[in-house]
Amino acid sequence: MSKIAEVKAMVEAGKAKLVPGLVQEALDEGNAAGDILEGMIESMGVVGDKFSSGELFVPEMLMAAKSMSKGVDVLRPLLTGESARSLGTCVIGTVAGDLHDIGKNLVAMMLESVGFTVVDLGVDVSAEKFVNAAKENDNVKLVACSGLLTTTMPAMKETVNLLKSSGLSGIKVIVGGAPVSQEMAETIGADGFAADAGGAAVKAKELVSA
Ligand code: B1M
Repeated sequence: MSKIAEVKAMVEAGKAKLVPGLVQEALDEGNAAGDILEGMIESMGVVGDKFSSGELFVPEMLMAAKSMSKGVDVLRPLLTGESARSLGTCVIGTVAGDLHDIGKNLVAMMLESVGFTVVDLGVDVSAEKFVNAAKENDNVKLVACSGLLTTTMPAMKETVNLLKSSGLSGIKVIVGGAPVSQEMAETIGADGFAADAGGAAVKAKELVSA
């Protein structure tokens, strides 16, 4: 079994203590950080499918998420690097009612790597909290909303509505997460959408440079 396959298997099995060591071993063998990350993202897909089919339950999903987060911690310095440019501040969070944060954390990491100062509000963030953070922090150019549940899509819409009606001139809003599409982003009035963390960094730069 290749080292990346071992990492994937241990993420799926929720072995949070073993994953960081295996990720390091995979790096030491010469695997690229991006490939290891891709492998762990695939594992979360497998975990989601097993949850859907009743093979796994919430505690197992939680352990898989913890394992992936520990693996990402090892990759973080390699994925982010140093950016000399400052693109301003980005306020990021997962919308109200939603506790999923792995994708949001990856997006935050990529935004930092391209030169944003990131203010991470965490999960289950109300529309009002997004707006207050956009007002209270210096030089906010972007608000980034993540959402993984179809049931919290109305909260994403409410967040974008409130941001747009709060007189925050010059602040762009980007949305994303598995149930979000370009079409939905346009419908709810967001300025941008991205399907993954790398795409979010590219789109975010484009939005604040426009
Ligand atoms: Co939950 N969960 N979960 N879960 N969970 C999903 C999302 C689900 C698809 C599983 C399934 O049924 N197959 C399903 C949602 C169904 C739906 O609404 N369509 C689901 C469900 C139902 C639930 C609960 C309701 C289960 C329950 O209690 N009965 C519950 C809800 C809790 C809540 O939020 N209120 C729940 C709970 C949990 C855990 C807490 C156990 C755990 C999360 C722990 C954590 O995040 N710290 C969990 C997990 C781990 C998952 C799965 C298995 C994995 C999610 C993940 O981290 N993926 C997930 C199944 C799946 O995704 N296939 C599932 C890896 C991550 C890198 O991908 O977050 O998609 P993702 O991020 C991507 C892109 O979406 C994008 O970039 C990232 C990749 O580069 N992206 C953005 C994300 N945000 C972006 C923002 C952007 C741009 C791009 O711009 C701002």
